[in-house]
Amino acid sequence: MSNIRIGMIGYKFMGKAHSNAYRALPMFFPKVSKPEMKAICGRDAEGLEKAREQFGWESAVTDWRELVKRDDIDVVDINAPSDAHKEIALAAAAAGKHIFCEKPLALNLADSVEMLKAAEQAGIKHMVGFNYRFVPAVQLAKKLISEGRIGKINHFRGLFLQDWIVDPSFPLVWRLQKEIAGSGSHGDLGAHVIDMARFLVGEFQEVIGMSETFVKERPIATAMTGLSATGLSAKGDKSAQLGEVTVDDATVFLARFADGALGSIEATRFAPGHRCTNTFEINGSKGSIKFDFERMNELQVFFTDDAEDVQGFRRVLATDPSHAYMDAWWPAGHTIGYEHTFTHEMLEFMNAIAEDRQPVPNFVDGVECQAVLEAVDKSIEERRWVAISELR
Ligand code: SOE
Repeated sequence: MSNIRIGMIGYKFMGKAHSNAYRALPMFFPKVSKPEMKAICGRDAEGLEKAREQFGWESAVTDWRELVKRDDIDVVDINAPSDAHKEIALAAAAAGKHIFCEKPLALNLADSVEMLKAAEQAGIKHMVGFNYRFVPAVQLAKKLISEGRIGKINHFRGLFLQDWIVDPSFPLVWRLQKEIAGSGSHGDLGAHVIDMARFLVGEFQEVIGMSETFVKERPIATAMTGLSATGLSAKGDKSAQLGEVTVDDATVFLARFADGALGSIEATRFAPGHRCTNTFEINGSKGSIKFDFERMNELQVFFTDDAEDVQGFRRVLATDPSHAYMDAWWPAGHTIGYEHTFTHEMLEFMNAIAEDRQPVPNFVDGVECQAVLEAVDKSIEERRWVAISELR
């Protein structure tokens, strides 16, 4: 099996997660086509060189246009801020490169559709970074649902709660600016929940939502701000000038799924104490499933056909060799973490390229998610239920 040569754009939070995944893959999944970490790209030459060395990339380039055209690269991995996704993806597709793109796929539905069309016309493989699908316990949930173990699904309840911007002196980073991020908690966190719901329950039919920006102005980030490498913590510079926050701090919506299930979804960055609470509960006619990312190795299950005297939620530890991906890692009971979701994601991407099939989730999933995000926005603007079909 031949190696797959990667060029990656972006070197901060996701850049580190992806680099780690490429490095771990051949060690834990030796049968996979080996990703060759050819070139890393970013605008700040000094920071980039540090990342190149630290993450183990062969070369570094500061112009993504140069990277995309290089003959020694098969894949363009885009983890730059969201406003850069479309232009890079179109250029990568035109150059015949396979594309991995972080979520949300684009700033809006129209752009995501353009990206999908370009990828299809170019005949390349395309994947979008909904990494939580690749948690073994989530894969187990999918398996149980597919086998009919919880029956017909009636409810999906999904939450993605964080608290990193509760402090009003937290600076106006790119994630709080609509022209760069597309939206706030909705596209950053809600997108993951929407994808999870599509993965486990099915397509959305209609939605109605509400959103709020609790802190409307924040200090403009300066050299004194002391942003962390991930951009999710900062010291705050109280003397800095204020700028407008142009995205939602929280978005909450109700949904009806095509096959009749009811959904409620909440995404917020204003839930003190919730560092990264990504949870869902699914209730079916024969049982229920609960997942909480902060306890990502576990799945809570309840089956109505358990003997009556022992009925109750039970905790399944999804770390046995029979659980997805786990035979490649450690003995049963030895848990895995956040970074493994990216390794599994890249495993799917490398395998799909080698097997000449589209990986899942791909740009089609990115577009469908974007359609739901946008339908929620429209429902908020027009204060009414919006069918997803209205946007397509
Ligand atoms: C920040 O809110 C963030 O890192 C998101 O951008 C990720 O997609 C999510 O997985 C965790 O939180």
